[in-house]
Amino acid sequence: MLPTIDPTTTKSWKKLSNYFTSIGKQSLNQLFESDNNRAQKFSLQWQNLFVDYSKTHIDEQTMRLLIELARECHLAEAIEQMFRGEKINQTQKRAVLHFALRNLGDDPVFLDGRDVMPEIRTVRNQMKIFSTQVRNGDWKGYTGKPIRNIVNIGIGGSDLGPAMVCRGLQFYGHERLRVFFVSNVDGGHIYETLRHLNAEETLFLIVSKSFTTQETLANAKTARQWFINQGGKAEDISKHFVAISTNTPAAMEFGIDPENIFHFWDYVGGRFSLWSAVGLSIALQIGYESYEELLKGAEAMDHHFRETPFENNLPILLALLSIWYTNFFDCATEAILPYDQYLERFPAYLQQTIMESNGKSIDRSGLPVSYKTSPVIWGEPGTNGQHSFYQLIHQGTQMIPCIFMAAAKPLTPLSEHHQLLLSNFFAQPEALMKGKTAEEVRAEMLSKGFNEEEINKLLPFRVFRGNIPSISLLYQQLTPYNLGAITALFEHRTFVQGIIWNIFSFDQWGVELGKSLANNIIPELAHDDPIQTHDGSTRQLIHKVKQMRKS
Ligand code: G6Q
Repeated sequence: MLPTIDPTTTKSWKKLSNYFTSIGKQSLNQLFESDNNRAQKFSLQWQNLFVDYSKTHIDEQTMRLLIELARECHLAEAIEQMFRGEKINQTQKRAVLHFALRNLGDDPVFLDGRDVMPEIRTVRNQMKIFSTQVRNGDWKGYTGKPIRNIVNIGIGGSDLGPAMVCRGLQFYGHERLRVFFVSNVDGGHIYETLRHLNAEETLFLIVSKSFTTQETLANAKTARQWFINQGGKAEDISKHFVAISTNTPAAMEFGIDPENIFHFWDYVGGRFSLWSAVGLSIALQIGYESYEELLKGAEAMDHHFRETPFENNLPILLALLSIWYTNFFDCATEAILPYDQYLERFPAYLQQTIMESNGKSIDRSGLPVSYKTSPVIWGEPGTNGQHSFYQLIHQGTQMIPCIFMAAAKPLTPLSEHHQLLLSNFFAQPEALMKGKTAEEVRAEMLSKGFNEEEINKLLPFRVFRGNIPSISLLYQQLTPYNLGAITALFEHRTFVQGIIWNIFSFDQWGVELGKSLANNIIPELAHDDPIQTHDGSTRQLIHKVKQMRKS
């Protein structure tokens, strides 16, 4: 059982609150002025990753107290409970073993006294054989042609992780294969995806842990019908449809050949499942060996997380900094800003990992929490974001801690582009921290020939208060290994925050609610009779749709 401790009752929380009133008032510029060694002190190199967190409002004492907080909340014990296979997802009575999926060594991982590694290795092998056959063209469609198009049908955890990685690693993709992701129940998604594809060269991956999710089943049925309409026969379905699920009977009932079902298990949460057969699209796109590199990077991060003292432990440090800003500076959001177009889907992926895990307000003893939990996570790649929402980060009314990410070496040969990209990656965090004073603005305007009257009028708008914190995460290059490590880093960061906030990070009752709500309305849309259910507004909207459809 995870310990239940209200973090605000700990000694360290109180000390942090007191300390906040002194350090919280110091600007980042002042912190740098008072310590020449600050950048070196508050940065960390681990393998190919370098994290600089010196542009945050901390000093040695803050870090000591935050680490004390983690200790008082029994973080070390909680980490061991997860890695020992205890059922830390208590509200669903499940263990949390996504780390076992990337355990490539010989060590066993026990669940109720049983080693789960043999079943994991069996499915890995099945993925290896299948992805190799598809990639080398031995797996043929019903007219004897090799597969060209792979369509992953799944939503939430069965979409965001593999979609983020496939987009991220497209540089390493097979030249014949194109991977598409269909998630939304809105027919526009599957319609627009399929209309340029031909059935004889298309492989569908139906990904659903439960195999009961409305959106996925609707899209899967539409895909099957499209396949038949295009000339495929029922007996050809096994060449074009595979399933990834924990629910083998439901996948079989849908018509998937049992040979084409890739199994995974309840001990893998949906949003942590890209390391299981849910990542089949990744193995197909980049090849099984490279897919294992992704797992290796994550496995290395697992070891780092489990074995490194808190003071040098990347997921723990990043989690504590996020708590510092959320709970002491009262920041409501965090921006994730990859200066890497390949990581276009990384912010969306992290939104789910973080907000679905830690967007909770009931603590582990079932009582409402009295403090903030997960901030809102959002973001877009730089430099695009600079031309849109950065305005608010620079001059809006809220303090928004940012995480900047970039590769030291580009994947493409377009090195000039990379120089431009990196110059922005350096310039933005610096500008956010330093700001621009009225004196600086005045001098700049004078040098540009503005007169006194114009300067006095325009000056306030051109001042930047600065003092906006950021963390910079550099990786050597966007390789499968490095992406695996970065992704696992954020998974563990999320876990640490959940432990300190005393909430259950691995359930998702809000998502479950969404799954049942719409079902009640489906029958009401099928007829024209007036309905009496729902509130007045919902009733009105349903009637309006029926009317609008008629005209
Ligand atoms: C993830 C969530 C949720 C889930 C989807 C799809 O942690 O539980 O996003 O992944 O609702 O569920 P299925 O995989 O069961 O279709």
